[in-house]
Amino acid sequence: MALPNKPEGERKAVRDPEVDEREVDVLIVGGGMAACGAAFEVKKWLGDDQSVLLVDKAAMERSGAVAQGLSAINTYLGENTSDDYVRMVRNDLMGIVREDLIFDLGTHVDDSVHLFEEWGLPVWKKTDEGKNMDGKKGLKLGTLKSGAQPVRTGKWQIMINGESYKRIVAEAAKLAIGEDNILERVFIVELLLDKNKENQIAGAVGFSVRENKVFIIKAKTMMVACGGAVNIYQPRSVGEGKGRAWYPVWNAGSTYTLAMKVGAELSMMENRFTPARFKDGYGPVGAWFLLFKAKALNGLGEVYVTSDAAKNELERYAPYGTAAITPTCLRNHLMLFEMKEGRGPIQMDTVTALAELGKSMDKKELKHLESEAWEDFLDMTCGQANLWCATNTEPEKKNSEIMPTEPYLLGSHSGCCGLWTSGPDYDWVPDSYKIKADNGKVYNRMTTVYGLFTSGDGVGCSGHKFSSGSHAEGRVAAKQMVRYAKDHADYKPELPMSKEEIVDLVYKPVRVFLDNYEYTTDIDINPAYIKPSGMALRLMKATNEYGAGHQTYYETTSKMLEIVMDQLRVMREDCEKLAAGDLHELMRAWEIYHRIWTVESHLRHIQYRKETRYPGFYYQADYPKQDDENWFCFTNSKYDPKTGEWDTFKRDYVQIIPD
Ligand code: SFD
Ligand code: AMP
Repeated sequence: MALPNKPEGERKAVRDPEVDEREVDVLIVGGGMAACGAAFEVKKWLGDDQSVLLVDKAAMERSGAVAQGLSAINTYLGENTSDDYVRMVRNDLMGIVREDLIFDLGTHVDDSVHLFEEWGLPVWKKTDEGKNMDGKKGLKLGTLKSGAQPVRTGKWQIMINGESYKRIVAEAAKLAIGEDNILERVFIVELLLDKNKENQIAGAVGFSVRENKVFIIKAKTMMVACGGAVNIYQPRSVGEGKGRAWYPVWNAGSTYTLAMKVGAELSMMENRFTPARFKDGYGPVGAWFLLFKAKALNGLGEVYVTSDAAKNELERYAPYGTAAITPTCLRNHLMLFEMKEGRGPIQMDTVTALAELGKSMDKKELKHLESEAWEDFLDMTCGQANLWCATNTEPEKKNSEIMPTEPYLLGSHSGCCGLWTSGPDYDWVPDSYKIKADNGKVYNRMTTVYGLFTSGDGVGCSGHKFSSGSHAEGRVAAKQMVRYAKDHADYKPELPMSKEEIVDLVYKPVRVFLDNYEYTTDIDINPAYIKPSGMALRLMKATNEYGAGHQTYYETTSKMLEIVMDQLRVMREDCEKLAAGDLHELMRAWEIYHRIWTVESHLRHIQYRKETRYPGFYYQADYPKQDDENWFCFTNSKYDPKTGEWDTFKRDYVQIIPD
């Protein structure tokens, strides 16, 4: 259960925290969409003698990417086939994806959407006359499961009234798993391998951000689903707007760092998502492009995407560029191309779009359309609606600028970085996509570390899962974890560190602070330590300048990568001197540590892949082309926790679904 907020302000950290030791069969780290899916599913399969625990750094009701709600569910197959879903994802991600994982997800995702509706999420419905009905009117038309038609924006997306989406999903998860099996406001810092069994997960350690307490949790099997990585690059927002980003600022790459540090193999970490968003407010563009049919204009007022120049650019990236739906990175590439050619800025033509839609509407319907335009943001990015108010922007009268944002790392939205996981154990899945555990069995979504699973943003090579797919994938992983725990009933995890060593590790930033803070008058400035906020600025400056951030139009070179990798190495060293005076700052210290490791793996992968696979997301200026001959393969890497060495290597891509 979440502990109450802190009436007296941030709770000071003490040198010697309490220690709470637990042991469970199944541990779920994270409380977002994937973890809620796992929590909902897990008890159905768990034996009476088996236990489970879910640990979230925040309060599940509003934690993770869906905290503010969403106005669309971007993956609902409905009348579409899983084969087509694979084709769509493959094209959007420039060819290199795990088709087994995507197909498998496609067969499960709708069931999660049906559950959301059953739990009370209002899904917009289409009437027989083709009218859109949202809220209560939509509910009256019946459920998707009973055959009612959703309001499709694109082929895969459906509209929802989703301000309370996360609350609804979390409530179901909590009811299913039971409040007693949940720890909220507990941040996981490190995972631990077993003392006796090679490459076997054994536990997780963390601390409460509400009380001075360290948690040591042993588990037979575990899922790490802590979302993607945000604020690893300097955001475009500055000053009073700082802290605003598109993806959730509180997801700090923990998924990737926690898993990579115990030796789990990563895949396609070079992939990133640099989304086009409404400038400064970060409002998503999907509903505007797909539902309202708005067009993007260049600074000259031209619809640039259909110009000859754009066509030429897209042809350079055939067959993806010339496909019916232009991949997300190439849509960005076209925007950047216009801006670099001196035809910026780019505007979303909201005025024409609403006027066109309004032509066939009466006054009341027109008013409703305008409120839908606002609700799109109020439901998921309310800061954008605030910005419209603050800048006197009425979308029916004034267009808004859109802009590629800073880069994010994620595996569930329009990106595909993450962990290399096992596919399902079907005969059509190639052996190279199956990871065998110590007993020779294949467990769907298990990483290369025995007993360690992931889902949602954590699973690499299979983007476009979004909120619904992440939930469904969490459910798949939960079932497999229980199977794993049952198959390993005799396994008794033993940690390689003593209780004291673990406390020393987790509370190190607190002790660095307490040992040194009296030396200076300003507690933020001290020759003996660095505060996490200072380290965050240092990280963002380095990645933005050298690691293909927005500062250089997302371009980097081999030499720039060398420089930033060296800076990151020094930053990792300096993390030894991170200092935290209160529990919130302790979390910030560990978050920045996770961010550094994550972005380092991202840049290591970019450095290894000597081509530009995702123009519009990033460019390697000295390898500007797509090089299918040498690089039509997965790029994987593995950190060896024993030696501290990295290995980066290729893995073969296997096409399963024909073109
Ligand atoms: O408009 C630790 N997403 C969209 N999905 C859709 O279906 N439709 C949309 O409309 C989407 N859009 C969108 C989306 C996200 C955001 C932020 C916006 C707009 C503004 C994407 C989905 O939200 C996303 O795909 C899923 O949420 C991913 O699920 P998951 O489970 O992989 O991540 P999470 O939900 O963020 O949860 C992470 C959890 O981990 C916790 N956590 N816990 C313990 N220890 C640590 N060290 C931890 N670190 C993190 C978090 O608290 C959280 O519970 S649109 O742009 O297209
Ligand atoms: P976004 O709001 O950009 O996150 O997009 C939401 C959904 O709409 C995702 O499934 C995107 O792939 C899709 N989408 C966004 N913009 C476009 C576009 N211009 N053309 C096709 N699909 C889009």
